[in-house]
Amino acid sequence: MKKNGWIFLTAIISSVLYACGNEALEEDIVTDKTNGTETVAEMSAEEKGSFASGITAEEAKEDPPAEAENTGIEINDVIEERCPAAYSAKRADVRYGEYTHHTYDSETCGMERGYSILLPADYSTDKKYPVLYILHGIFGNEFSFSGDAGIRIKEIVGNMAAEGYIEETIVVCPNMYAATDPDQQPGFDAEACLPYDNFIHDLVNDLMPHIEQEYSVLTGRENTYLAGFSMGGRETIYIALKRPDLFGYVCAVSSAPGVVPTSDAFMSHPGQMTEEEMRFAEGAEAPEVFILCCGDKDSVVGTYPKSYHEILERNGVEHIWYEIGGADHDNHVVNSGVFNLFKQIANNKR
Ligand code: FER
Repeated sequence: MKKNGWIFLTAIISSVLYACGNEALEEDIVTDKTNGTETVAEMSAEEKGSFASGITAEEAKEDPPAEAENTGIEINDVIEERCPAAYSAKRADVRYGEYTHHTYDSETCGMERGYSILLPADYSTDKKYPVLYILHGIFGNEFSFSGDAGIRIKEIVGNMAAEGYIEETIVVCPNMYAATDPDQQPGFDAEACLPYDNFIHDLVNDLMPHIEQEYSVLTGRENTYLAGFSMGGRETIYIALKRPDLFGYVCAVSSAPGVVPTSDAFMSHPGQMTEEEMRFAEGAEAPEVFILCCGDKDSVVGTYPKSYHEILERNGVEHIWYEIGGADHDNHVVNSGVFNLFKQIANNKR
């Protein structure tokens, strides 16, 4: 197991032990040989970031060589397992937006909450822009994607818009931990995960109205996209199934367990719905594009994403499923999901 995998396991074990307050559990769980005493609270920001936005793939942090310029892609419905370097690279001839941080009043949570937003470089209130809401993984917050050099959302959106494949798009990175108690912390037990499941209310009732009021955005499902990684992928599936009226283009990357009841090595999940319920309500209009993907070497969520695909298939829910060969629970899968979501959007809106 890679270092990140060990750290992840340690975090889980520590939080389980902490939550249970039961030392007897210790002997039933394999502990990290290198640092068995590290707790979630002691984990560095970088370590937590591995769960929040993916294990940092060192090569993803590097800008591909300058000659990795666009040679043009064909816009069609074909999935590309990896985001082409020409789209994840910063190009000299493209102006990119910058992330800024702001707050909104959340009635759902009873507090002021933060979000990061990426506005196009030449953002103007004379235009209106579609919006992508993108949800981080466990232990994450609104800085998880914006603060990770291996995450190439800014470059992918900027490059694809510069090529004219997609409209310039606003990207919103919320804090998905919608706790009502400011002292509550994420962890690996059912109660600590409840605030993630509460995010749907914060998003729909507080954050989206705020974004629509504060920024020059196009509204409606055609112009509102949803994506998420891991814990954010799980909530993306849940929100997409519950509110297909709001999100027309959806991508759930490396989705964590817990949409349906299950127990994995880390915790027991009561489930947000039954397998039978994993479908759109009768008569609801399904998203134009609903993608599920995962690395085929994922050391954290394993084959849970594939099992979601299989349930959706059994339930007759139209979606795209693909695996990223050789990829772990890492930055590559996030970049791949974002690239393919926008490629599908480009193809659909052509
Ligand atoms: C779990 C396994 C993985 C789980 C969450 C995750 C809440 C999330 C991982 C991530 O967001 O990176 O059992 O339960």
